[in-house]
Amino acid sequence: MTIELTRPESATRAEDITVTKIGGRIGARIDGVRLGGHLDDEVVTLVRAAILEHKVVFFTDQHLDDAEHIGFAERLGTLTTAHPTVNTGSAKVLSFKATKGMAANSWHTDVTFVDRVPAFSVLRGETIPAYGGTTVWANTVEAYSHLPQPLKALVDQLWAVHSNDYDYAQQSESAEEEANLQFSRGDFASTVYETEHPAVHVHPETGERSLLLGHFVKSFTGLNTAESVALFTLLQNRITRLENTVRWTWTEGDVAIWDNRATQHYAVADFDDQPREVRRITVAGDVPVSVDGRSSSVRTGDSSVYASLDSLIR
Ligand SMILES: O=C(O)CCC(=O)C(=O)O
Ligand SMILES: [Fe+2]
Repeated sequence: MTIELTRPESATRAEDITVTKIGGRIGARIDGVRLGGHLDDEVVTLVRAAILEHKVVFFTDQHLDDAEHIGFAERLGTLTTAHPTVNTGSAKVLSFKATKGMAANSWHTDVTFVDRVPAFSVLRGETIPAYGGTTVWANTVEAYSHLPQPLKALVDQLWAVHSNDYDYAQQSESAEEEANLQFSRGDFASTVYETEHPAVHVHPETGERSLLLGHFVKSFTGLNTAESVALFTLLQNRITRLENTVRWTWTEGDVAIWDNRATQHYAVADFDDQPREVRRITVAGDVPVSVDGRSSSVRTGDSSVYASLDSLIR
């Protein structure tokens, strides 16, 4: 009897999967697999290794429902609740539904205002506009490794306070843009969280150094506001330079999975009033650790319900 006959017809074998780089510094496309909770350990291991290597990976033609989406995400680790503050109607799934053309159009790493920064985000394209509405990811490990030595020395020592009550006005183009946001500022910051993270953390799985910044940064410890803004701009410009990014044009049914400890992302709000919905499931992560071995610390807010301590057991 051949091995094929002992497997269910839909089974995927690791040797049938191809991983194809789509950018020099970030991004790969994975073909030959149908995602779900049923996959062999060998296949899950391959997908996880590809995420860690390429930072964001893309799968087409998946058309997952919430249960299948959750089933696969659980193979990568313990899930968080959908979000620490906003509720889009599901315990584990966060829906980003465009209201009047808005999207998460500022550079961020997901949920960095809590201590246990998510490890992976698994996002599926549910309703995709005919044009626009792409998403861009940037590699924060490459951004760090390309810094000149004096800047590495500076950021290795730098700490930042991240908060969900950050300065939204600084990010938005107009008052109208702010008024059209899916989550009101009041809802998003209904419970305020503040956590001090190292600007450079050591990735718990790869050992790589990665910049941990993005739009939840409120200030750098020990610097005044003007200095914080200047330094933040300098570092964000390094992270988001185009060579360091990959852009995905969605088709309905696609899935993107990113290593949230090694990336930032930006949803491009250029799809006018067309409907757009993407749905995210988040895999819990560890408390970041600095290059000199110190862990992030909570300043405000208890996020233990969002990502329980058990979630640290992989
Ligand atoms: O709308 C998107 O493409 C991405 C939204 C986002 O920031 C996220 O899923 O974390
Ligand atoms: Fe995000």
